[in-house]
Amino acid sequence: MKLLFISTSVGAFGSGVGGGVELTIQNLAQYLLHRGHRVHLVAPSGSLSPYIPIVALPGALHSFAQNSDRGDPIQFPSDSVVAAMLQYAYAMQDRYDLIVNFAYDWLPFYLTSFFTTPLIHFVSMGSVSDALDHIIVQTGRQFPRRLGMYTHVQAHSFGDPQLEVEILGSGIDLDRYVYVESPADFYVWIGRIAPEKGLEDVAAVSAQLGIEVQIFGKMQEEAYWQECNALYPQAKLHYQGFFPTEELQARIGRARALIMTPKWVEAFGNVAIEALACGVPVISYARGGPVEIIRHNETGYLVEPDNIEALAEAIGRIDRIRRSKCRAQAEKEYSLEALGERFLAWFQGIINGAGGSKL
Ligand code: HBI
Repeated sequence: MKLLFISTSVGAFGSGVGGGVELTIQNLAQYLLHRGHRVHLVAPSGSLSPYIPIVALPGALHSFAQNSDRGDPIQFPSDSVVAAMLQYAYAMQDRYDLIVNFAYDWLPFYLTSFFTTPLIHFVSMGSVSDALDHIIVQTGRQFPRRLGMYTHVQAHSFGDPQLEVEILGSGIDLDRYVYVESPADFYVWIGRIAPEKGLEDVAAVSAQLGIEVQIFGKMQEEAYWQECNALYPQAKLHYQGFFPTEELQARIGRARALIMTPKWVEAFGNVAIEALACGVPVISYARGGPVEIIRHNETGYLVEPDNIEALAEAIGRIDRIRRSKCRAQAEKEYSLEALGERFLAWFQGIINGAGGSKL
């Protein structure tokens, strides 16, 4: 297959600003290239990749869609990099079998019907604004099967039960994660230190049970971090910092469990499959992506959201989970190959003619 990927518009590819979706593009392209497919990535200037051929275009980056208010009208810069990327894709479309958009922006969705080479979309977040919800749902209705997402719960967040979406999950390079059989006596929490991640609940349960919780992730909101510790002075939260994969997995592998306390609907939750890959069970609120990742009582526990008592009770039962099952689930469902084959099946279906316009 000859594939053109359109990158996220919030930052140069490889800068990490695009977060989870950069990881998805990186892992997927790595697998497809390895399988002999051609993948080109059109992305903002300054984008870099060790092995994906990149067409880097000048143009203004977009602001984060999740930072606008739900009712805001669509706005984008006059010299938008998204416009530049779509213009390039349109001009070059005959060279490709398929064009896959990874940008969470209005324009690519709107232009779906203008392309002759099928343009399909991997939607990298749940619902964040009415205007984007509208164009995403409209595109999905007119072109069934042309929307791909991480999870069912993410698809449901757009409010249209009839929306036909390819659910693709996620995947990581398991060779980079070392399985640890016997844990030490600490827990881990991984994520941006920000209110939507619910760190105050981890502080509460640490104070209540007297357990040490090592905290990994970008210190996005220092004031929030201070507030969580001030609320629960007895909590034993030890901030470790933000680490690249090699270092992160080496530090979390010996944890007794990963605790996740999301306050928003995570589209997926890559940290959960990173933990499973190390044999670390996951205890999470039954909210968002983790609901479709954790096998309750097998590879971790799903507890009633925002219920500290339930969280504490699950932590008390953590030794019942067999760590080898955690690694086994990661190998079965979240390897690069599993991810790549799910995407290839989606792509092949579109190339074979499914997903044409319903109008
Ligand atoms: N916002 N406007 C816009 N465009 C994107 O491509 C985008 C975004 N917000 C977040 C984001 N992409 C990615 O970081 C997440 O999907 C992971």
